Amino acid sequence: MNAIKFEKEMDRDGDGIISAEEVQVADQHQKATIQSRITVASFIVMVLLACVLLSGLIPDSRIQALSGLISTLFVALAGIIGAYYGMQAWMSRK
Ligand SMILES: [Ca+2]
Repeated sequence: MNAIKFEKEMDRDGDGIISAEEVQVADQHQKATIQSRITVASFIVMVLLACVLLSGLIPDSRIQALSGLISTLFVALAGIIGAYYGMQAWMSRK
């Protein structure tokens, strides 16, 4: 059922034939969707992590013990977001 729906979405001009171009367009669309979802998920994780750290639910000693891990995670997530927007800007100039 899901595969049939996906094939209908791939057939952009509705002629019943999925051409190589239509497959390519569908792949690019799927790739862009996944990249934007990863970027949004990274931002949500950053905000939620900051909220949890500020909420006082986790004892200070544990936050201090994990401070290296937390700061590395923040830099990595910010890197994902920065790379996404950098790639968007680069791709639009190409
Ligand atoms: Ca077609």
